Amino acid sequence: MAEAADRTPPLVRTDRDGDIARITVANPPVNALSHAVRSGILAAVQAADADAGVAAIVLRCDGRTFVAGADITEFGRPAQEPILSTVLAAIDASSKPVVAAIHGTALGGGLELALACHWRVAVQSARVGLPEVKLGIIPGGGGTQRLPRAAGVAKALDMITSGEMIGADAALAAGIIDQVVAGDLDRAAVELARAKAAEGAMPRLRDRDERTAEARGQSGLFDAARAAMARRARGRTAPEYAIRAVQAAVELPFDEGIAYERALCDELKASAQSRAQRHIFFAERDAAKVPGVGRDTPVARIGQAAVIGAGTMGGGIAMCLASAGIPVTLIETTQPALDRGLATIRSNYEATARRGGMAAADVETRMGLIRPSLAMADLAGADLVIEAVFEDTAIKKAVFAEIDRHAKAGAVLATNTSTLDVNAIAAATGRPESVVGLHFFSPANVMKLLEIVRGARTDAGVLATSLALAKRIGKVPVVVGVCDGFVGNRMLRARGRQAERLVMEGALPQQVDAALYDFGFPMGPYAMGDLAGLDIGWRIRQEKGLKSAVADRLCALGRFGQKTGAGWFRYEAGSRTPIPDPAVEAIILEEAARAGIARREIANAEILDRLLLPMVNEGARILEEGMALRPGDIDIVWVYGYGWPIQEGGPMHWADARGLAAARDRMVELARQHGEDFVPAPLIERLAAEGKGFADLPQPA
Ligand code: T1G
Repeated sequence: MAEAADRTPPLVRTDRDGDIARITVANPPVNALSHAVRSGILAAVQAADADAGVAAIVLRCDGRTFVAGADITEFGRPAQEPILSTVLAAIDASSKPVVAAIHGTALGGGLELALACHWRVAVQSARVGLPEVKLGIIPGGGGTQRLPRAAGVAKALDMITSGEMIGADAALAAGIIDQVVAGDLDRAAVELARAKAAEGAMPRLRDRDERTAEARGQSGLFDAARAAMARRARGRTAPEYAIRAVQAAVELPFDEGIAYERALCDELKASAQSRAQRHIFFAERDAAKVPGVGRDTPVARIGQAAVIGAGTMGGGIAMCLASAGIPVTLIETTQPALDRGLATIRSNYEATARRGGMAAADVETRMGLIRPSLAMADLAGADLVIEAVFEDTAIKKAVFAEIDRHAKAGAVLATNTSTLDVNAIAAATGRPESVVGLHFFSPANVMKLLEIVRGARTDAGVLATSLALAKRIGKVPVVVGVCDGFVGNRMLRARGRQAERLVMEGALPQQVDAALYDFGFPMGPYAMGDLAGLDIGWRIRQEKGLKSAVADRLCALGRFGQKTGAGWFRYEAGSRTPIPDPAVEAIILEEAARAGIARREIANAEILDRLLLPMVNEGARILEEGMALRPGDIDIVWVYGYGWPIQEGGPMHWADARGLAAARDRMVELARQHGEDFVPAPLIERLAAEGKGFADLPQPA
């Protein structure tokens, strides 16, 4: 045993470069501050401080990054000493200068560690940030107290409430780091440490009050931050707490501010919101792990892509590719359609540049990567072909037969269908193993979700390539199976059925939407329908011989949604704000009467249960059928594809958080009145009977 323990490399080690002690953290993959790492740093700093032969200390990391923060897996357990603040207090108390040498990302507790050091140097590619709000918490290691002292209150508020990282140059300009190193980081850090030891220069951010003093009496800064958060982080507690903690940095002495920050951070760590957001953090990473796709699965290099169809979806997909620097051939059947598509792409890019989302010069660079064409033969050079034509199996099959004729061997052939049978489409080619579904969400250049649809014959390498592509273009991928509507739209339909019934039974569209908006969705099903356009569903119903009493009447009146100025709501010219419309209410009342329904008051709590529980039920069936690999995958689909509020963790997590047994009981109750949508799926019955939740299901092998 002892022998084995000896061979385990230490997580924190110290070596010497002359009179400089170099403390190295080596805790792959991201050097998270686990209990052992915190203990190791504390002991190493104290030892170096006590060693008369040491003049100064450099703190550095092995591997791909500086410390990326606290170890999130420890959050569920009680904090164990030394906690991070104890370690940072020891650095503060050191009698010798400590220099942080930063590469990769210094995030959360990692940046807090660096801020407790006396000097900070970084390579140019390094990035720093306090992303805690993304996990539903706030910095707990002094970040809200030291960052405003380094960078000023406005910058600190911005970074801490957004959680976004900034690059080394920006960090230098903001006063967060002291030097950007062009050459050898370790050498530069040691030299700086030696020079500062000679000068006896060891400034402590805790003692610096001039930046926080600037903000005293400027409550407008905090009001502005609150107003921005009310829009951007509606319903989330952490950003508000972050603002309070930064305010404390301005108003309270350092040690009191630290204690206040820790109390807020601890409260949030124990909150349901943070549990939900941590779940999403890990679910997002799990979703990229697919059985049968391993490190040794070959990933094709995508040097060149082609997109077939320059409509809304095709154009958005071409933008995603071009924005990631991938040249795209955009193919249409007619010149006017191609021109329209290109014009929309350009105007979208220009709008983004105007809002500051990208450099103006990049508009031309990206447009230059998109090569318009009217010839399918022009896809011959593409490593990836994405078909985004009209949603119709016959048309898509014909297009795929054509793609098959021109595409080079080994190219990935993707269909951007949202509902159709990927296997049938794949069968139109002589190489179904190369075919995969890549379901982008509208607007494709904005929404982060990518459903990767694995066909019966899809090759593992094609999946691996699709997963790598998703990462490259900044999407969050989820692998799903072939079924009607895949994961997202299949569950959306379950919600839609109930939304329709609720309106017939007594609710109005505005009430249904308000219930979901208050829950945290950006909009409800009716505003969403108006945004997407009601005519598509109408046409599909007509083809299938289906009816939807109220929606059919709205469409018959030409009320197709926002684009016609009226749908479930009405819209003033130039506005996207839905306004409740008495004309719609009249139609609803007539149709309800015609159907013999006695309308009743429906409480918001019932509306939520009626809309959300059928989704959970459908999600359970999706899991039973193996159409999604894990409950977390379903949650990712809903958070990144449909705006399920991240602080509610996605539908499956939401059911778990409520208690799956309690959710089941409510479903049984609703099933008595409202039928089969609520009859619990066998998986729910089994888990509830065992006192378990979805989170207890084993990871797929
Ligand atoms: N704790 C535990 N595991 C972590 C982790 C962390 N902080 N960060 C990453 N991992 C795991 C991750 O689950 C994955 O595992 C593997 O590392 C690689 O990650 C006191 C309260 C650093 C930019 O929020 O943003 O500090 O899936 O796939 O794309 O105030 O990871 O391989 O098994 O994401 O190269 C604040 C979170 C914590 C940073 C690297 N810090 N991490 O991205 O790799 S709160 C964060 C990231 C805090 C203090 C507090 C990214 C990354 P597996 P990856 P990547």
